[in-house]
Amino acid sequence: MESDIPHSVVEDLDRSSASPAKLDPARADFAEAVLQGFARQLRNLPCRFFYDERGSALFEEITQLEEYYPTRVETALLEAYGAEIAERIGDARVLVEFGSGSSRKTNLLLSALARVDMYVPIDVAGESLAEAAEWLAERHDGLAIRPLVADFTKTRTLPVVARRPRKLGFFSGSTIGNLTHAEAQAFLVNVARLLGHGAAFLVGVDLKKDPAILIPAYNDQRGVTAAFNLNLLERINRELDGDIDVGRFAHDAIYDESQGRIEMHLVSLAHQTVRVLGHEFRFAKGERIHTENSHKYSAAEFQALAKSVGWSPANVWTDQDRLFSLHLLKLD
Ligand code: SAH
Ligand code: AVI
Repeated sequence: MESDIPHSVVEDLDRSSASPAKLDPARADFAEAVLQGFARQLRNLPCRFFYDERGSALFEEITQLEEYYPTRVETALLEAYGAEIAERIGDARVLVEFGSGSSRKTNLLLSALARVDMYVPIDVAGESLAEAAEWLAERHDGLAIRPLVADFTKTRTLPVVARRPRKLGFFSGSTIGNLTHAEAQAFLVNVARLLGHGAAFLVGVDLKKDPAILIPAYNDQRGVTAAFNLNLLERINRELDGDIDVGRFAHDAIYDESQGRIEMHLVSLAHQTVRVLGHEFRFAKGERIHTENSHKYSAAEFQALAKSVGWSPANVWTDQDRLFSLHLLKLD
């Protein structure tokens, strides 16, 4: 739905009490998303803003939770099938990773791919990107690392030194599930342009399954996922001069069977008014902010999606319990 803000947010920002004319581009991007997202009838915030320093640390905590199987299972798939995956990929030299996070899975992949000599991790989370690059450099002698702090949906060019043939893309964690089907198609088209002819693309995709397994993965007993979701509001307070009483919002995760996706929301626990950069927003009790989609696919559904935009499915690896899948796609 389009924003119903009457005039340009940038104009509004310039007039607001917090001197946002001084906002750096990253904060201005966040400000625009929040002011537009809060002005919609069905409020939303893009999930890429989860990953400030605190959010990235909370995500790493999520990956250790018993209920959150995706990291554990995808890692096990890379450990079990690393050699076979490498053989199927063939002669890759440049590895480009989208939403690389801690690069722990990349370490496993690189160990199986002897000839990769350049790694380009792309992530919006600058701090964790730098930390991960350092961690990986210590483990892979002679690997050139060229991190890009960027939105992977908007990355149109790679560093000049990475513009060589035989590129491999890697998109782990089922982060592709955080995009709608249309966004995922547009993303796959962009990746094809970035990687070029002869490219391979390894994509981790969470599989459709019983909601009794899915729901606890997004609503864990210890409340780490709740803290991850609520951190978006804390980030607004920290970076956008917000006065949100975070205790008056609650985390919610639901499975929408018809769309095959988990949705995360923040629910207002009271009638309340919050301020962000001098703007007031009224919330009714029970009103929701939609913060994340996490789409689940059958192996066949994901292959059909990839094929619809020109990628050829080459292989898929899954665990015995059919929890998670690793897809290898190729471009002619
Ligand atoms: N691939 C890692 C991390 C997954 S968490 C794993 O499997 O464990 C998702 C990662 O993608 C985070 O590091 C987050 O900062 C990054 N991210 C999310 N949306 C992004 C976007 N639009 N552009 C770039 N990075 C993004
Ligand atoms: C990064 N992404 C694939 C995670 C997911 O499962 O959708 C983010 C996450 N959200 C809640 N828990 C983890």
